[in-house]
Amino acid sequence: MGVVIIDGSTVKNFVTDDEHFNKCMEESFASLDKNEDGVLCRSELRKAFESLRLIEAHFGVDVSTPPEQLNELYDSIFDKFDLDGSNTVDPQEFKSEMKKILLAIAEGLGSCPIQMALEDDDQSNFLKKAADLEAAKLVANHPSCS
Ligand SMILES: [Ca+2]
Repeated sequence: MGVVIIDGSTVKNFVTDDEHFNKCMEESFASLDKNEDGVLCRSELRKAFESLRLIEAHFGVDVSTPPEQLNELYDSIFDKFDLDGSNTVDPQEFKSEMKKILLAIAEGLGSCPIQMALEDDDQSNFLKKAADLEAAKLVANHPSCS
């Protein structure tokens, strides 16, 4: 378990770095696609959201949210992702919707940093990657701080 500190610009820098972002999204997608059929079903996408607490917070999910309401919420999120109504989410849909959600989260965070606890081995957690990217850039810009 590690703790990262992120704010709006951390998330924004991550999303707007196209090459890096696309690569991270592809990796996340691959690790979420448990049955390796190349698309995400409802339960696969839901797992992604359950592991990303910041996104849960963005959609107003917390421990007190009743299960029925959670189901509805995850259904509505899935429908947002599933642009062509195929009942699956393909890599392109995943990428473009994640981008929108993350940019909205970045707006919401603004310049107020928040702390997030993350599982170290959670490879699908791109918020950790966002924080890693920023850390790497800070070190690159300020070699003496490393
Ligand atoms: Ca799948």
